Amino acid sequence: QKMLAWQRTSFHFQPKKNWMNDPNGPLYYKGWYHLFYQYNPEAAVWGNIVWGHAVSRDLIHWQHLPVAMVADQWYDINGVWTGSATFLPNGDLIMLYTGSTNESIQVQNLAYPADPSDPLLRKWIKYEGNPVLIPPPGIGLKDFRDPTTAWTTPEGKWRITIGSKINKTGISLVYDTIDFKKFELLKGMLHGVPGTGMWECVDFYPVSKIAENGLDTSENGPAVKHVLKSSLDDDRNDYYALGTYNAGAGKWVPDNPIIDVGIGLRYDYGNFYASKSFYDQEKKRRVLWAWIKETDSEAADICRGWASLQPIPRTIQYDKKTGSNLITWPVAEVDNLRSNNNEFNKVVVKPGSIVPLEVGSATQLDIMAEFEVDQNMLKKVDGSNATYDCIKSGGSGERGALGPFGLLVLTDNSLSEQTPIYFYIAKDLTGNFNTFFCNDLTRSSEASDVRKLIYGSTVPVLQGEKLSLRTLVDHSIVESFAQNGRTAITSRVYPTKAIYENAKIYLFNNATDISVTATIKIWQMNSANIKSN
Ligand code: DQQ
Repeated sequence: QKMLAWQRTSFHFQPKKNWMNDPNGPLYYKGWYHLFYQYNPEAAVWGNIVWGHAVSRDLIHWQHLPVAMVADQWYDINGVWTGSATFLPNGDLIMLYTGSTNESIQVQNLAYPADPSDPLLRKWIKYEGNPVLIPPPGIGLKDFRDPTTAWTTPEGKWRITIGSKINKTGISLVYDTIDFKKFELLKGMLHGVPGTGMWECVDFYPVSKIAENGLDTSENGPAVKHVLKSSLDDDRNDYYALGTYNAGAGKWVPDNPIIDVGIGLRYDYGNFYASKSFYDQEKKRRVLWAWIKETDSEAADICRGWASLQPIPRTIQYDKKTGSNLITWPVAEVDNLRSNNNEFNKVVVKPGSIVPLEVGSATQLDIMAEFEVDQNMLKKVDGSNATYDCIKSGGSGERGALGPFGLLVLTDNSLSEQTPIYFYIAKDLTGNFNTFFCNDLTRSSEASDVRKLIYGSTVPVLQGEKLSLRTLVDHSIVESFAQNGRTAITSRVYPTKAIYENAKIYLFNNATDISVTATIKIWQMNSANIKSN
């Protein structure tokens, strides 16, 4: 019981109790950030889905509000499923969402605020002509869900996309509308990728190739690239690709078909699904939410009385330096929770050693670390491990010439429970380096009902760059970012011993041939203020 209580987070968004999944219709309105989410008001398991609702001034401190939309119509009686918000030019707001009908058919519905003068948007009206879209011919009745935010077309209409599949090809259908009541299906589709299966929670938005700021969903032009994201129902991960949008045809093509949607890049290589972004018109940035599920047993969820988290919302930017990936990074407001800065300068970590970092309790932390590796040593070491792969490797215990090295978080004094987050440098026979960023959960918990995977992927490291990582630790969630957000890994961790004052943090180096020099800043994180309704 004590362990279960410890698992509740202190600065991540989660409902007071019961089940949460996808973020829905995130937006900023009259001074408030709104988060709606898939919610079961009855239990800590999926079912009876309605829209939970909370508001915040800063994306960190939250006020829970009553449920925003319930399942009370024939067209959503089996669930008020995922949807997105769109602002009209006059500032009006509309919501499109999927309803699971009395026959469990997936249809799209329109809703709008009952009182637009209420900044808290507490009451929602469902349009009397719902549903506004039913599955078109050739599309499965249960393969048609999660409408996006709308954007404008060159002819001044609105356009949305909705995920689906045809056989095993994941696709996204495109519809134009003037009033969100009548829709016209475009020929073909926005995009499709064979073998990727059902596309859930498609997201589609522009990113600037030149500026730092985010872009409204309708922005387009030569300085813009378009991101297409799909949540793969079969594989339960969120994949994106950068590409070019042809507004005339209503089609998108990837920059590089080898890393197309569903077969290439992910927002996060850990536990991160059904994400949704929105344009924050107040701070001129694009912000990303997602469903971070539990990875222990359903029995544990029921025992805790709650299940699932949201990440610290992340800003999304195009990576101008590499030109081939996005950068995601916790919103700046989370920095306001930092206190008690501890700095460790140029700590040398020799091959096969660990170094404790004394920071007091290590359960709520923000950690920034840089690792320097002797360039001469890098040159001297023979190439051998070019085929390294975080997931297929032996994890943090498998020693190579140039890795792994990094942090052990949520680790007890005896190291019997430890959560390593690390780099691994691989070198091929021609002398090329490939850097990996991994998170090994195999020893994260002595509990037997926990899934203990190894997560990770490559991370681009450009000439002259130090290796850097940031990790946020909040009880049962660990969010890690390498190279300022080029690669992210979120994991859920359920220690049984490394809890309360027994949770510690260490540096480790399991490389055989190199020492690393680490410079680290660690802040204790205050708890967020999350008020019940
Ligand atoms: N969750 C919703 C669906 C969506 C799925 C139902 C993704 O609309 O496709 O709770 O997690």
